[in-house]
Amino acid sequence: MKLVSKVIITSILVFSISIIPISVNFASAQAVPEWVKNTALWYGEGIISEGEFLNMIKFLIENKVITIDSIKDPVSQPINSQIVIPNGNFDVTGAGFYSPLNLEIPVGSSVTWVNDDSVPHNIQSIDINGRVTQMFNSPPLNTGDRFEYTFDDEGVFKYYCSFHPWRIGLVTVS
Ligand SMILES: [Cu+2]
Repeated sequence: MKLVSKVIITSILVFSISIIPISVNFASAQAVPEWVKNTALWYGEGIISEGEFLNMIKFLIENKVITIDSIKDPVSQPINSQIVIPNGNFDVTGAGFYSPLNLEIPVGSSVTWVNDDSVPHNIQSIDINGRVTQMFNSPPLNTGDRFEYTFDDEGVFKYYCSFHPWRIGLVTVS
């Protein structure tokens, strides 16, 4: 009996490591026929082949003792994300772009800007014409300061630093 449960556990494990999510229908556990138990036992003892053992697994799936869940598209969960204002961001001739320059996040995610530069910056939401909007507006952020905003709507949102208006970044929410 011990060996039977060992083999059944093994077969469950074999299926668990495949990418198909499975669940074992324990309500049907009494419906496991005697020959299935024997097949598992004999496979464990090396009496029957792997092919025969797999036929038995096939039987368990076809008779819904083991059920295979359909694969669903994963729903994007909100995340906590970060945009770094890198060292040298103030320099108009430098490459100190916001990192990432276009942050892509699911709806409901929060974004934290972190000032890693040596001078203060701020974060101001702007419209397509580059005018400041009231959506999100940080105070001046000194080195090491953070500013957080949560994006509850889909869209592509632009921002800039009013001290260094050549620095423009995007947050894409979908
Ligand atoms: Cu700035």
